[in-house]
Amino acid sequence: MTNQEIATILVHISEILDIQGENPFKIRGIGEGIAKKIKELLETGKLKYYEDLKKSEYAPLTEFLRISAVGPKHARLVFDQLGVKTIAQLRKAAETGKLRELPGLGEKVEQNILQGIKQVQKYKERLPLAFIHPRARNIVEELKKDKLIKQITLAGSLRRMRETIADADILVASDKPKPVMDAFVKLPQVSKVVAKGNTKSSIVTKDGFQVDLRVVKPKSFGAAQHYFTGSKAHNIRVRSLGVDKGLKINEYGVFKGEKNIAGKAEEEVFKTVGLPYIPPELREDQGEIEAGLKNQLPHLIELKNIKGDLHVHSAWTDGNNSIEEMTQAAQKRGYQYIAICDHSPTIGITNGLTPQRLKKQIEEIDQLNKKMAQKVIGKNFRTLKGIEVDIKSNGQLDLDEDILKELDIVVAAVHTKFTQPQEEMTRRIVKAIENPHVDIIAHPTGRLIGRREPYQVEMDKLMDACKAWGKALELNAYPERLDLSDLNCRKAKEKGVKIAISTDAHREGHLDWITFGIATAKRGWIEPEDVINTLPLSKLLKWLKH
Ligand code: DGT
Ligand code: CA
Repeated sequence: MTNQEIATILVHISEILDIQGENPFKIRGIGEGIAKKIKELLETGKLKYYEDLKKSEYAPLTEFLRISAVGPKHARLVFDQLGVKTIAQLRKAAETGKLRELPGLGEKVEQNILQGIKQVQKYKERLPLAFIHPRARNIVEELKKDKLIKQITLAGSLRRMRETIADADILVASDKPKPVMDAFVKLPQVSKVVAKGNTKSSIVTKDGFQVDLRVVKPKSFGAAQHYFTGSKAHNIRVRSLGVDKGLKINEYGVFKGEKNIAGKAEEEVFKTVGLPYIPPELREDQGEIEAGLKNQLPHLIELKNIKGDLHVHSAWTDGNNSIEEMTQAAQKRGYQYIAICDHSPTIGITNGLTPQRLKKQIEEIDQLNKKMAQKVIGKNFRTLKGIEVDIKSNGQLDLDEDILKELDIVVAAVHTKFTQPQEEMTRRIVKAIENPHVDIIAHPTGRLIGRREPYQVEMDKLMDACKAWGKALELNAYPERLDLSDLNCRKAKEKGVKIAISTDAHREGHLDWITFGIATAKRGWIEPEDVINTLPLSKLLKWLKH
C-alpha cells in the first residue's frame, strides 16, 4: 500500500465523516487514532473501520463534493430531504427547481450547483487521443524550459496511447518540486487550478481537460514513470511478480526490505522482476506479462517501417492539395509511394470522380510518374493510381470494372446506409472483399470516436473473407476514426489478416496522423510484417496483384 493510496483512504474517511457532521479527524489532527489506522492499513492492506464506514448511507455522497458549489452540509441536506444519492438525481432536482426550496439554498445556489454538475460531467468525458496528445506535448515543451526539471514524460493513458483520454498525466523529476508546481499552475494554458501540492497538482486547461502533474525525486523517476503510466491492471501484475521475489514495488522504487535496489530508470523495474522492457502501448495486462516472461514480446511496428501511404485524397474531390503536392509531401517524409484514392461518384457532397474524371486523373498521375522516373521532378517515387470506391448497400461497387482495372489500387468503403442489420452489412462488405478488383477495405467499422458508433458487422466474417481472398483491412489513422481499433488489429493479426495503416489525408499535414495509426497498431500487437505498407514498392506492387 502506497502513501498515496493511504492518503486517498484517509481523505475519503474524512469526507464521509464531514457529511455525517462529525469529524474527529479534523478536531484532533493526526492523533493516536489515525496512527493506529495507518498501521492497520500498512500491515493488512485493509481497514475495518473504513470498510464499515463505507456501508454508511452517506458514503456515496462524497461524489457530490467534486462539484464546486456543493459542500458536506449541502450533500447531507439533499439526501436527508430529497433522498438524492447520485449526481444524475442531483442534476434533476436542480433542473426541476427542488433545490432552491431547501433551507439555506435558494435560486442562486441551485444555479451554481447545476453549473458545477455540468462541469464535472464535462470533465468526466473521455476526449480523443489526437485532441489531447498535441496539447499535452505543448505543456511538456513549455515545462521543459524550466532548468529545475531534470526529466519529464507523459504518463497514464496518454503514454499508452489509448484512443480516448480521461485526464492527462505528466511526470517530472526534480529536487525542487515547489517552484516547478508554481510554474505549472501559472502556465498560459491553465483555466482553473483544481489542486496544488508539492508532489501533485491538477489544473484544467482552457480546452477543458484536466492535467495532473506529479513531481518525484530523480532517483525515483523510473519507478514513478512505470507506476503512473499504468495501466493499473498491468501495475498490479508487475507488483505481484515483485512480491513473489520478495520485492516491494511502488512509485518510489523497488525495495528489498528497506533497501532501495532500483527505480532511477524504468527498465530497472522490469528487470528486477525478470521482464524485458515492455512498451507502454502493451501495458494493459492483456498477455504482455506472460509474453514478456517467455521472452516472446512482439517486435512492434515503428514509424520508420512505413514505406508509403495507401489512402490519401486530393483537390480532385474533397482534399485540399494537388496530387503533385501530396506526392512531394510524401517524398519529404521519406516514403517510396503514395496512393491517391479520391471518392467515387455516389457521395455527391465530396465531388466524387465520375469514370470520365477518373480517367483524366489517371492520365495526370501517369504524367507525374513519368516525370519522376526521368528525375524531372522529385526523386524516384511512385504515385499510385487508386480510388476510394463506395460499397453500395447491395455490396456492388460504385464504379464499373472497366475503369477499376486501370487502377493500381482499389480501396472500398461504406459511406451510406449505416443502419443495415448486421447480416446484411456483413454480406455487403464480404461481397466487396470478394470483388477481384478490391485490395483494401477502408475504415472497416465506420465508427467516429465519441460521435458515431460502429455499424453492426460481424468482424470475424470480414476477416475470414480477407484471409481467404488475400485482401487487407485498413487501419484508418484519421484521428476520430482509428478504425480498425486496437482490439480489432489484434484479432486481425491472430487470424493472419494483413493491415494497411493509412491516414486518409485530405491535406499534406494530415500525413502526420500516421503516428496515431502506428500507436493504435502497437496497442494491437502489430508487427511490421503484418502491414502491407511496410513493403518496398516492388513487393507492394506484387502484393496488389494478389
Ligand atoms: P485515464 O486517465 O482514464 O485515461 O487512464 P489512466 O490510465 O491515465 O488512469 P489515471 O489517470 O487514473 O491514472 C494514471 C496511472 O496511475 C494509471 O494508469 C496507473 C496509475 N494508478 C492510478 N491509480 C492507481 C492505483 O490505485 N493503483 C495502481 N497500482 N496504480 C494506479
Ligand atoms: Ca490519466
